[in-house]
Amino acid sequence: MLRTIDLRGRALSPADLTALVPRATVAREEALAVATAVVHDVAERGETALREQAARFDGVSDHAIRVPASHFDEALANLDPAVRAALEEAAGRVRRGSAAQVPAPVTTDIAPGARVHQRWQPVRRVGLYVPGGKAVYPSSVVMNVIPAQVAGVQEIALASPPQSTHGGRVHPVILAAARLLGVDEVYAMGGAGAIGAFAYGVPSLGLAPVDVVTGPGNNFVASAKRAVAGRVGTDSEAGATEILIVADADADPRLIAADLISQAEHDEQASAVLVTTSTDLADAVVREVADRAPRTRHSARVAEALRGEQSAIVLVDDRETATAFSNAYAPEHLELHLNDPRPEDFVHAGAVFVGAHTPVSLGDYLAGSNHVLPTGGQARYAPGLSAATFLRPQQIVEYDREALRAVHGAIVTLADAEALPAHGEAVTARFEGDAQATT
Ligand code: HSO
Ligand code: ZN
Repeated sequence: MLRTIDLRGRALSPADLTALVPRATVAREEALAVATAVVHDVAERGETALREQAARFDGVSDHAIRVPASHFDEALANLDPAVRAALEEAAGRVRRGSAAQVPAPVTTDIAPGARVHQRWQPVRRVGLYVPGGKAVYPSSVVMNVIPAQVAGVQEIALASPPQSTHGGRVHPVILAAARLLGVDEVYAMGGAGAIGAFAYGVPSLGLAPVDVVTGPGNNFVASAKRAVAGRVGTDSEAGATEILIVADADADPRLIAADLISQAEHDEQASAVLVTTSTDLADAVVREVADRAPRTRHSARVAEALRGEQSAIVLVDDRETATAFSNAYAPEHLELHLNDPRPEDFVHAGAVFVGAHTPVSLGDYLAGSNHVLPTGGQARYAPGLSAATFLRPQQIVEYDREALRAVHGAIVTLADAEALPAHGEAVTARFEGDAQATT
């Protein structure tokens, strides 16, 4: 079910390489138009719009949109203790990983008496989105909430779709995960409408606008984040999952097949790509996938994802071409099953997983890294979710009189060159009547 593309003996540019394995064709323009309309509807009609959208997309109405305390209590009381322990372990690891993402403040002495201090300021209030369509993701609660807490965000609000199978409540495991992490401002709202509600606020719900919206989601959620960008900060777009594996002849085809299938299980639009120099390995992976894929729970979804043109086995001549392919593709997740992995060569990937004992599933839950990562080639320029997503570098500048005097002349020269003499005069004003004033 995985097609093979043989690139051996062909010299191709990065653009040629990525054209061979295109991302799943999602109707981007259409989704953006729909999401923008939904966002504006929430901005204008608030709760009424959210309720109409819930009836249409989630099949619920008359539900409590702002989650009351009793729902958290019930959810936590019913949480399987093993799930609770696993979530706590995940949270602890992500907290340790996230703490390393907070840069230390730095003071630079530019010249005598001239200082520029840089500090990292947390945003005040954030809205975190946790999907709840094809699957529910309590792990995404951890991946969103912990970095925000580590960054020092004061107010954390969370949204997840109301579930018709749970009486219109947010999924209980998501509620329990939020409560475990100390988040009690949760809204049962989903999709583009939830993003609009965070960006514009919903007064009747007591939902105040946020400064940053983050979280993974489908095409409509990603489009809604584009629609509100500029009004609020957003993180990178984390859409349909992607796994790219670079492997050599010694890699274990059983593990490669299992890992390709693991990410294909998320979505029919998920991408699973193997790049290898070994035809024997490629053949063995095809056999393993054919054996395992029909036996997994979401076999129909997996089959569709692997059959799609977004998934493939790519045969290349050498490691250099494999690296070039991976860097051109810029996958969300990259696994290296190589004798000499040299991860430093693979510069464009949301996250890199090195060696046979570091599967993407580990990163999805318990590695201590974050699983909200850029998809669709955005890893070329965009980061995954981290504490830095919630931090802004801010410069604090302080010069004393002599330090300013030292650059007075240069400021006046540049101000004049820009025909903005009042800029220079503002500096000169500080030295007027001063015998040693430089002009
Ligand atoms: N692989 C997904 C994250 C996830 N997997 C959550 C399982 N649960 C996107 O990185
Ligand atoms: Zn996953």
